[in-house]
Amino acid sequence: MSDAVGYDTEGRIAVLTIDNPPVNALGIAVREGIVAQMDRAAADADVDAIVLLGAGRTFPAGADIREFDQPTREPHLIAVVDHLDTIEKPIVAAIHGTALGGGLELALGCHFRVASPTARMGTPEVNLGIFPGAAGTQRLPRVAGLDHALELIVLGKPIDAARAKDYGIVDGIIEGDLRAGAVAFASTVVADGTPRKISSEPRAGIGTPEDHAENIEKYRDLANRRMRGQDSPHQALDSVVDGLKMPYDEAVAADRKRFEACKNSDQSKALRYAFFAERDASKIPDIGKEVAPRDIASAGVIGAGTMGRGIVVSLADSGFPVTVVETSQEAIDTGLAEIGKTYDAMVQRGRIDAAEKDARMARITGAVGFDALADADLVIEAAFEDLNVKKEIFAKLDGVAKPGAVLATNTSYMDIDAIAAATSRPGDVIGLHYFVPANAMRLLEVVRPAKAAPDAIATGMALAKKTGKVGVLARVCHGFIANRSRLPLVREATFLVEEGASPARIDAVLTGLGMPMGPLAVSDLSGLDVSWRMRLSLADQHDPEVRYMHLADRMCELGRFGIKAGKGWYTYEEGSRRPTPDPETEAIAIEVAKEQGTARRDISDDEIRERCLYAAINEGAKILEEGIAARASDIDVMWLHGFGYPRWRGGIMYTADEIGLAEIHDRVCAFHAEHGKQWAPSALLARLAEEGGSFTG
Ligand code: 3H9
Repeated sequence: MSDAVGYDTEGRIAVLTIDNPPVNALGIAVREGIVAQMDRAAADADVDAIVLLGAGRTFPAGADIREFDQPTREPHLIAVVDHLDTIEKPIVAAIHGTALGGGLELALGCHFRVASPTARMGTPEVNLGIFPGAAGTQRLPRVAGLDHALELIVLGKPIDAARAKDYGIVDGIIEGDLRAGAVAFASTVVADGTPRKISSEPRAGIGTPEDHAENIEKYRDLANRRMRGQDSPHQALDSVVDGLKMPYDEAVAADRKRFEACKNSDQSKALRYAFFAERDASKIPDIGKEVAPRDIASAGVIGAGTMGRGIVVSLADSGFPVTVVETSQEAIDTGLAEIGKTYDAMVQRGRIDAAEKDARMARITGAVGFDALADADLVIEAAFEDLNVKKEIFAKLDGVAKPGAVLATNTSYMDIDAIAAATSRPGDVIGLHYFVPANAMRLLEVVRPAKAAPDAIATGMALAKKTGKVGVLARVCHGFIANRSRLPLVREATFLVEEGASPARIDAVLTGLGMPMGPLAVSDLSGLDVSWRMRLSLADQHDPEVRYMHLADRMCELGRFGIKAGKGWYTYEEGSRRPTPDPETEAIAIEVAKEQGTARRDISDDEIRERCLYAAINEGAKILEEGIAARASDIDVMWLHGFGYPRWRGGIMYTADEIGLAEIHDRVCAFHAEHGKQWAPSALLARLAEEGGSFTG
């Protein structure tokens, strides 16, 4: 018998312990083990009831996702869950950690559920392009009611134990020792003769789609709005609706077919890729787990501008005391007032209460001058993007910061090796590139200068995790991974405007791929002057053989900085963020095209898509071949969390593999011949195209 599920007894209660580290995923050995041990307990005359729990950190966190790429092996999880209905002795699931997906479905198959106060549970399958495929779509509505079931199943967000109790998903919360509490609960069930609660009942169903029309409509709408372009929330909803049209057994049989189709879909494969890509991103190839991050008890932030404030909020939200320094008391007062407004908005939206706002504000101290940073374990500089300013700041910081403090710069593109060289301790200097707004955006690009100590880098990655962000490592180059790989997309978008495509058309092609906003609307939002200033500061390094973004410069020269100026690639009504196409932009594009000798022509949607996307992919390949990114999937994780690239497309490098690298390489070569040096094909792309290889495989 498999040892993935242990068996022992406490008095007349059998305790079955699932032991399959790290997350007790329900692989084949566990499924076989559960059936075998349940049958053993059912047959054991000395056992009156059964407790099912997970060893280690959690109740099962779901089916084993790695098995999805292999042929299904019986018993299927549905069969395991259904089997529990036939066990005549009460079964109590004892939940701690995270009971997710198949884990929660297994618990639903048990006749009672108890949980630790810190347990979380849910059905996040839609995030993997599937839906709860072990009868969760049938049992959860029977246990929690249709509204709550749809909330969990369609939106995929886990809930805590207290909410699960409110929803009727758990019968009791156990403070203290869970195993002992669950055994006591099972003994009481036996003593009281409480009938088993079978969650597949009533077998005939719980009403018709018409009875639940309002809820169905509500979640259909939420799925469309929150997970645009993604099929799985709709499959999940359809599966629940099947259960309103058919009796349990028929609905479950229909689910089996639907599940296989979902699992084999391109979207599910891409979403599963994204799941593992995120986990891989946290692993640093040459810095093993034995390198401990440095302790961070308190932090400092230099600069209370937009970026600095976002970083302060992110740190305070995660419990760190933060000192923010500025050059004047006035700047501090303004900064703290703005931070207060950010928290007020959170209170208004019901995300935190007033007491929590006060607690977070109390963690933040404002000060003038660097002396206040002397005790900080981590200092993040978020000053103006000027290399000399940053070098000066770091030289000054070097004289103040305590030994062993990690000194980080939030620059989004600068040479951090040069910044580190301005200190006497380059081993302590790293890059922490946040995205705007820093408190909300999940991506944190951790940049590793040549001399950074391994534990300083480990500290940056640990900080990402502690502050709820996805940390991805990059080496130093202009723009690192994220901005460097995105710049060519923006560049091509502006060239396309010069060549005759309208901003609205270009943006529509890219939103058509599933991106939330087009690149030109994003430029208007973040301000065209940001990259203009960067181009101006680097003018002396410009290679004259590389096509220059004259049109983007002209827009700025004309004061078209984007939303803040009321006009950029689009125009904006006072106080509105809604882009309206502007004929003036076309007139400017025609003028610049004439000056540059650029032919204006009809441009197809295919060309827009290929120019924008393939430019980014080609740059991504260069980033990979230069070792700036450790893996192609790291580039993808940045696009998912930094730029809203649709998760169900995996990322730009995954998309490239799906299209085929030979095809991409051919087009890149054609664009190179037509548009010049900026399209020089990556050597890695050329090699992989030749070999029939892939970036992510
Ligand atoms: C499902 O259940 C389908 C059913 O409805 C129907 C079936 C018929 N499988 O994230 P971490 C690995 S679909 C395999 O770093 P944390 C993970 O790759 C599933 N492996 O830890 C990593 O491995 P490594 C529905 C899994 O503490 C290690 O465990 N369930 C699985 O930050 C640690 O993971 C979900 O979607 C898995 N299911 O977070 C839940 N889960 O060390 C998915 C994890 O080699 N999992 N691994 O890199 C999670 O959300 C998080 O992992 C969890 C822990 C919150 C559990």
